[in-house]
Amino acid sequence: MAEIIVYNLKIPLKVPFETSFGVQNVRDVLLFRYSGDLEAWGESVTDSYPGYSYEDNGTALYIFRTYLLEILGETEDPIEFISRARKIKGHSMVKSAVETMLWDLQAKRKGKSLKEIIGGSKDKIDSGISIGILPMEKLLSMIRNSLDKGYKRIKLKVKPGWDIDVVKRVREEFGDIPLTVDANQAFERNPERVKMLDRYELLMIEQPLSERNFLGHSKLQREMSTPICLDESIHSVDDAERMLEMDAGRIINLKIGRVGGLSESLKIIDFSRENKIPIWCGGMLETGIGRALNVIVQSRKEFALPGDTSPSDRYFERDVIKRPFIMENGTIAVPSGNGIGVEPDIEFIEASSYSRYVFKTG
Ligand code: OSB
Ligand code: MG
Repeated sequence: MAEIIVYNLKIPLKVPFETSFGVQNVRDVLLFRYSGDLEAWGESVTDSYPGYSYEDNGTALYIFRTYLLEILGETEDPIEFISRARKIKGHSMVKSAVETMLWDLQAKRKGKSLKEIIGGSKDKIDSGISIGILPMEKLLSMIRNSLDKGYKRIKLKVKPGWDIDVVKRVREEFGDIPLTVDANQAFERNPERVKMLDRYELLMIEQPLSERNFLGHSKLQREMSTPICLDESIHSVDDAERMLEMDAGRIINLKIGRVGGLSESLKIIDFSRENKIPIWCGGMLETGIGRALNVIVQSRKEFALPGDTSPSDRYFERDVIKRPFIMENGTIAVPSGNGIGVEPDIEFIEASSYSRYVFKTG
């Protein structure tokens, strides 16, 4: 018998994060804590508003208490849990949060790091930064600052009207830097504008069209040489197969929450290696708990491109873990302690929570 404590807390973002689907000033964080013979944690990458996907913190909590808690009472094995949770449609992010907590728990029971369990080989990973839409002067100074700090790749958010001129200006100012853009599906009605970005030698263009529009991405990819990278479209290894078969994209952005957890992520990683599809790890402005999982997955050798994983202080004045993630020479060290290898600052989490729910398993 164990207690599951779910925390809801708001942490201000240092810089507003604006995408084609909205602007965010605060992260509304949802954390899952297993408290029993051992302590284990998982973070749901949902937020308070369903702008990136249909899931939000409210649906996550509802699905957890209504369906997942019962499964958790039957098994604490992450693979068994996620396979039983398949009968519940969708809701990948909350499933992933609970699965993460169980991976952390299981690894700690074995006295192993999660990195070891998933066959990670790298000790540090390359860090990139995803910069939101900002007034031009602020954007340019943030890019300059990021390059000075050593980030290995810059990603800019774009939307119709904030696209070609921005990329042109950034190329004029900074030349041949490793640069990508992310549209978060905003060009569904203006695909011709996406083609106009082809001449700027971007490393990739992320998710220009709507999440279900594999055919549209495939048509667009045929007319462009810049690789399309799919983010929102990829919910499972089947979607990765569809992407490859249709040539709807040539690079995968993996987000563990979006695909329903680490088990499905490992299938996608294997698939991308077998088919020579470049894969990198996206981000959802996670706190140190979700960030730990992102860093750990990137210790796998298949991750050859810098991801959207930046150090804690790029996002928050104070992270929810005792030793926040730091960047040195554009890299972040992979946690090697037991489980996810980070120590949540429970006092800070308790003090910052505006809601707290306690459930019992078993
Ligand atoms: O599309 O990659 C995205 C953040 C929230 C929702 C969607 C996305 C993002 C990011 C930020 O780009 C990545 C990060 O720094 O965590
Ligand atoms: Mg994206």
